[in-house]
Amino acid sequence: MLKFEEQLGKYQSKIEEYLRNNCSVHPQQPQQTLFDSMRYSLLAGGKRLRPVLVFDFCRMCGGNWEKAMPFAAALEAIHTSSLIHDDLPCMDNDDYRRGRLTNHKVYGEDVAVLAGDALLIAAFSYISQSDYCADVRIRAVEYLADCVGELGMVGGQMLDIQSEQRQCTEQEVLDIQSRKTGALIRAAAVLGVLAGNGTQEQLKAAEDFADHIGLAFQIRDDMLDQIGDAQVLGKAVNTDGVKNTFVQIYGIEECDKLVNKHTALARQALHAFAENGFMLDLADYLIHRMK
Ligand code: GRG
Repeated sequence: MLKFEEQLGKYQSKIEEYLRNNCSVHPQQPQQTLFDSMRYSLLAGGKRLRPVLVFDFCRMCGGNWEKAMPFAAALEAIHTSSLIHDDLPCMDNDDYRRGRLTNHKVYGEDVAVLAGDALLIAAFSYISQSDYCADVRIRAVEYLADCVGELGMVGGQMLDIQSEQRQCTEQEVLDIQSRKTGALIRAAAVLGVLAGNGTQEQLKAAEDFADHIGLAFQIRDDMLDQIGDAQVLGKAVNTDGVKNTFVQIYGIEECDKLVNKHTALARQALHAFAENGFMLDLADYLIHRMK
């Protein structure tokens, strides 16, 4: 096994290559502006955390992680679609994302909405057309749809919108996080286990890991909005002013402790996997991330 940074770099470059060569490439079709808009955001970099989770959970279960490429691409396509929609003037109204102008700033709101729609749909097409047996594909589609839909990420965004004008309780903020950010991270880990033909116990452990790492990730995200550097983050900072965030509830110092606590709990869940070195390191790496 390669050193952590090398393995991370390998996962990231493989998904970059796959997305570039396979997603929304239709040279003979007349909707070129739509494809350009989709690829503009999809190929804008980003940490590729969700694909990395798919790959390494698959590998830890003894599967061939490169075969899981369509699952990883699906996760990144949905994540990107949510970022495009999240940045729209009717949502967060942001000008920068991943170090470049947001999608609607370049292509206009009409095209940006369609690019987000098409990326979301494409994700399910990647899974449906992958090389796995029908049972695995259906289970993956079902799990992912639940995590993304009205009770998952979209439902979490709805709760976030509904709570904008009032102070939420701690429990409400936790619930919003677990749907809005956590659910897609959970889907990434679980689809990795499905791709690797893992056991029921491994599936449960992947959910457990993802719930804790997702929470640590969102708390760190809220912290970075306060203490981060816009240049490094590739997006504006101090934008959470009117929102209910973990920093508002706990303050920076307590947030720091919580990130450490939930990372430790996430690492514990990895006992269900024999070759868990990379994932243990990834959890630690995320604690200190600056972007
Ligand atoms: C179109 C599927 C769809 C959803 C619409 C707008 C919306 C509903 C949901 C918003 C979900 C959202 C943007 C949650 C925030 C998640 C989050 C912490 C994003 C940052 O993820 P990183 O740091 O970003 O992994 P990079 O750029 O590195 O990929």
